[in-house]
Amino acid sequence: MSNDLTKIENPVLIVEGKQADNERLKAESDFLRGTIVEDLQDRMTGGFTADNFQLIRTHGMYQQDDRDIRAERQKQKLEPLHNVMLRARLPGGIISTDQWLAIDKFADDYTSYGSIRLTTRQTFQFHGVLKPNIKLMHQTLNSVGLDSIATAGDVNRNVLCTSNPVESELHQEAYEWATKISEHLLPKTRAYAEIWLDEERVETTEDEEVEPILGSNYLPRKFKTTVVIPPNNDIDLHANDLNFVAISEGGKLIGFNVLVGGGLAMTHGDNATYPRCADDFGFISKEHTLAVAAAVVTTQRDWGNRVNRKNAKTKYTLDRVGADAFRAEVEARAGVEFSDSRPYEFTHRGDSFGWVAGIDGKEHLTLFIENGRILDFEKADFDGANSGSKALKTGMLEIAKIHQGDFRLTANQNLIVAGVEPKDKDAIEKLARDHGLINDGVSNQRKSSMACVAFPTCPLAMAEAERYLPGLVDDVETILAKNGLKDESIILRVTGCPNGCGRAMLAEIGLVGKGPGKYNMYLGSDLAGSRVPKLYKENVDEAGVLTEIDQLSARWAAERNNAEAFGDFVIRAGIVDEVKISVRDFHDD
Ligand code: SRM
Ligand code: SF4
Repeated sequence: MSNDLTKIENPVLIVEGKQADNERLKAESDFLRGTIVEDLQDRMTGGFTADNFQLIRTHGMYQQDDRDIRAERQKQKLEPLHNVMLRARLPGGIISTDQWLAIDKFADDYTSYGSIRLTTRQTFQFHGVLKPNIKLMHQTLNSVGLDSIATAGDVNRNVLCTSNPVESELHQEAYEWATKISEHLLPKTRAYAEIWLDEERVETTEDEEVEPILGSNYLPRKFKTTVVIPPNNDIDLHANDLNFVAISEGGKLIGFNVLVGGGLAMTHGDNATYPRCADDFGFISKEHTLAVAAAVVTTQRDWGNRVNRKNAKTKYTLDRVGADAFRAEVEARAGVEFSDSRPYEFTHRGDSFGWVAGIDGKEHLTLFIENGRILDFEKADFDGANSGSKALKTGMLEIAKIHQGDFRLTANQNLIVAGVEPKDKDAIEKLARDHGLINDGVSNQRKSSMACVAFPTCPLAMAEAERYLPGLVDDVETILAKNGLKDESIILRVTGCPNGCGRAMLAEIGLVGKGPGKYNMYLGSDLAGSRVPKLYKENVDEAGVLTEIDQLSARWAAERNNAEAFGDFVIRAGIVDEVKISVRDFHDD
């Protein structure tokens, strides 16, 4: 084997101790049913009671309230205005125009924000759905072949796939694998169908195993999977537990290099938590894909830490038992031996905007959607790409009405109008331009920037992200122009807390919320997304962020080697140390 994986003497395979409370609630949940049905009928509160509050996550929903009005309601002695955020399951991000028409209407009629929010994991979210409308929401999704099973909770989440339009046969096959993996790893309980779609409960016999892969207590923590086609690491594989890197010969998919143990979240002040890149386990031929996927999941199911949820993800299991032991266990469980990894290279990330011709004679249009927020922006005073009134949602609706192909959501919160008949190209382009979905003035810097949702809906946000980014990018554009870098860009990402949903831990400049208006500043990922950045300054306010970016970009302009990227420059210039092995290098002590 060419892989140099970590070996640990006498590894601790099972962490002993008092199990986290989530383990109890999963065990007592009757395979994710809990008492959600009873809670739904309780109209005294808009929320869900303790265990159901967690369990609805495995059905793709989070209970939230609008944090902008929380204090005011408290003053008036009112319960927070509880509602749910829904996250759909959309393997590979593909959604048909009929499905789009249905979700567009639901967003108008039943969500308090009226938006469709594209996420960093190739799907969409509704925000602000009130309890009486939740069942209708699932039935509406079901009527067009959509669901939200396992998009949250301790299960395998939405499976990502490189979202390039159909440029080669490989994309179609890769997408089919993403769908197959998603189905294979999905919870088998029929709780979703019973609770939301009113289907009858079919009793299982005692020796029938309800969850052969996930187990009766499901996974120790969330689990994320991708299928990616080099050279574009557009799904940021190192944020994920399990990755299948497509390897082809003569344009045909022959198998995958398998990378395990990526993840980005951490907790401020807890050095036992850190972002980590995935380890390369080696190559498998494609017929072994599902067996290997199940073996990685079941190994993590059995060896993952069920005592401390902060150390429960696959990345920590690998560092505890050693990647070598984990891989050997996967081989034994799958009955497959990894062979040497096949050569491949990632040269870039992100999306390429505008039109591209497919091999099938069709055209594909990638639209830049700032922060993934599809909404008719009514006010003329927005910062960023949506300044001036932009009817993005109406534009998408009008395109959906005439488009004969489908839409593909990208892992960078953007959207591809895919499979456009050449005869429809002009009409679609006109609709996109008329509604602000194509804006030639959007800079490279804005296209390289991303933020998580944060305020007002995210209960965990410590600082603004989505509402901060557009104005921040306005200022960064001015700074770059002043420093002679007008057409250059830096991968800039903001997350409202260290959970890292905007993937700041794979950014050249990553801003991580610390408190209102305060960010920890990390520097030094690379263009391919294969390096975690390192802490540069703590608790920087918004003015300080601009001063730092001004000084750093001025040095970059003056001192860089040829076309050296910003993230490479800050390491070569000694501004931050390189993080080679996270568990050793990410924290200083
Ligand atoms: Fe996330 C929790 C939003 C991608 C790591 N994430 C949340 C919640 C649900 C807050 C909560 O638990 O109550 C956020 C809801 C905000 C809202 O109002 O919508 C939230 N995460 C998002 C989205 C919508 C961000 C976005 O702007 O697009 C992304 C939805 C993805 C999807 O469609 O499934 C999103 N979250 C990510 C990513 C990026 C990725 O996967 O590529 C990460 C980092 C990668 C990783 O997992 O390491 C991420 N989210 C987390 C974590 C930390 C998990 C951990 O390992 O500790 C949490 C908190 C938790 O699970 O306890 C979290
Ligand atoms: Fe919320 Fe934090 Fe995720 Fe941002 S990074 S969406 S603030 S959990």
